[in-house]
Amino acid sequence: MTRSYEFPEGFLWGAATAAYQIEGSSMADGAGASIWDRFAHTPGNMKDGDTGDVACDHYNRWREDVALMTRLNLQAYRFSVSWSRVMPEGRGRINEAGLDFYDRLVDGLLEAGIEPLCTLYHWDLPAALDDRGGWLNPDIADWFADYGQVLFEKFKGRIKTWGTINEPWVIVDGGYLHGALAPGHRSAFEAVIAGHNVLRAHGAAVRRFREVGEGRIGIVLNIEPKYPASDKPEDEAARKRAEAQMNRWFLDPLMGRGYPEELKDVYGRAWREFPREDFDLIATPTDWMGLNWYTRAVPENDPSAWPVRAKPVKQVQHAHTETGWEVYPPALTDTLVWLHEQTGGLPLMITENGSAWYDPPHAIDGRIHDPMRVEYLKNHLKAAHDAINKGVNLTGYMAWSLLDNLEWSLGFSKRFGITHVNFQTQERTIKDSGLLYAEVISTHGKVLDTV
Ligand code: GBH
Repeated sequence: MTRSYEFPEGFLWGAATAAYQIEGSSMADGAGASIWDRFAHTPGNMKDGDTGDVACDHYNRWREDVALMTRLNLQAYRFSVSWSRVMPEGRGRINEAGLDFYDRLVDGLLEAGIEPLCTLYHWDLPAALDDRGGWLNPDIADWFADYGQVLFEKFKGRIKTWGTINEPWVIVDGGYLHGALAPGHRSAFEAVIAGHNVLRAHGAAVRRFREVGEGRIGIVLNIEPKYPASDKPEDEAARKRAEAQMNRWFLDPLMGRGYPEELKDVYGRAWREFPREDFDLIATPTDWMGLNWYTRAVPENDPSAWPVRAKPVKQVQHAHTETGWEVYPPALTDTLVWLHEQTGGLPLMITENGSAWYDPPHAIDGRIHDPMRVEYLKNHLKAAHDAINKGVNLTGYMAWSLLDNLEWSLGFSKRFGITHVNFQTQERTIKDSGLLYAEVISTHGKVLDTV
């Protein structure tokens, strides 16, 4: 019997981006610098010295990009707002010219019949706030809620679905623990505090949204499930530490369960206890949750791996993408089922899923063939559909990414787009994966029965 991959009525299909990765012109029209402007302009931080100064020039080409979305049949577009465009000092004064950019974009999307999904924070903290300690300063919860309010009020009735923070774990692990991302700190003490303040800021923004906003709000988490490397007790303990440090660090307190016990073991002296009332703030109920999903990991015990004391075992029997991440679609189904249970059936959306591969450098006869990304896309969509069959309340899928873009400190060397970008000419070419995706959307997934 052939399997039907038709998705439920109302399932939302879209693609995602983030401000610093695509916009360029980050200092235009009165904007303030973000920590990514600073980080990218510090020698040694970025592969090949790349920066987001121009990126996809989306700041100037947004109209063309909305037309591209129409060609891809997108029903939704997930983007993030650059905080320091809107508030150059991060607090206080509003830069109307910066806000106008998003005003034009949102109107352009609505005219094209594309639903805007807005992420408040995708890693580009105003540099002026970093000067005040950034995520280490407890006042950031109020700064973030105030910033959120500006957007909630400005876009009331136009943006209905909001995400507070993109991937708390990456912000903290990359920015404060290992230093590979802005602001590039390396400290377990700082990571513990920054993580807590990210969660408090989320809670404060949700509360503010209930006062002044309209629509649905939630957070976006990266979850990467941890599978057993062996049945040795030390490997199982390592797996649990990795699971706690990456997945449950943020999920558990959001769900009102406080921090996982294992974090005390992971962070040792750097761990600390926080006031009870913080946990009420953090666990303020939300309307939905976003899942960014790329891969799984199979961790084994490794006392030398700081601070988690676990290292992933490479699964050589499976393909790996250009970023070295294992391709293992069944783990997406497992994650969705797990998250459905963990959140008590909260509406979930896949807010990112995608893969980096070496693509042909130029279009030939107007086409970019990306067979590996086509394979990844279709198998992960099928895995998502499997989760729906298992009762998961999955409401949409946003492909990462609409465009090839600045892959943070890896620069332009890794391409995740369903659309190719020639960074010399800024020409966009829909890849084969994008063409398949357009057909998935127009057939509600039914084309997956045949590919
Ligand atoms: C997302 O984060 C970001 O939201 C987005 O901006 C970014 O462009 C996109 O993904 C692609 O990177 O090395 O095997 O241990 C990605 C979250 C967390 C996914 C770390 C991969 C490492 C796997 N990532 N994880 S491994």
